[in-house]
Amino acid sequence: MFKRLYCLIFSVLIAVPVFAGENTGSIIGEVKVFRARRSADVVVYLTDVPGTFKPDQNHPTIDQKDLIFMPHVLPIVVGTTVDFANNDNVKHNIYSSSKAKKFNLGTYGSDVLKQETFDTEGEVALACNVHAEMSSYIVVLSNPYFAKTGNDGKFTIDNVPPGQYTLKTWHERKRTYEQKITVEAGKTTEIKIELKR
Ligand SMILES: [Cu+2]
Repeated sequence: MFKRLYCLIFSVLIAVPVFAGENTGSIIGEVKVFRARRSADVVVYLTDVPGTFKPDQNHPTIDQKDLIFMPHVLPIVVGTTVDFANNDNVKHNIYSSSKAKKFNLGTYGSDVLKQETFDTEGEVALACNVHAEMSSYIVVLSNPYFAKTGNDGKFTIDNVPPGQYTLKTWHERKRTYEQKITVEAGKTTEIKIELKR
């Protein structure tokens, strides 16, 4: 009886460190955006992930340089505070009229860093009152299991707890694509997505 108990305790003790890295799975894939020069800036994310997730304590930054918001698309976890910088010699005025976050930071130059916290999930379209051509998007998500495609359309979502989820896409002009996806511990799930409309 004691021998069996020792055996059990021993195997639990060694099982945890040995398999710690194999408790999660990965999703890799490629998105093709039709009638677009690049397949970049597609946000691929999971929904139905149980639990509550803390926002990143390191504030991501949206910079303004050469009259362009950088990055053009910023996915974040709900509750995240974003820093808004200005690295131009001209003043900008960032605002949003989106349902997920209405705000206006006013007109300011490169000597000021402004902040805004995003507490509601959804798309926040950013614009500048001074330069009509400036546009950018913050995509506020419920959990940290997301990725943004590079120019080649490729993406990776790592450290996903095993389970069944709905995988969705966000793109500034295309409709949301969604599919069911199963993630298994220690395995990589591979998918290909085409955004046509
Ligand atoms: Cu501007």
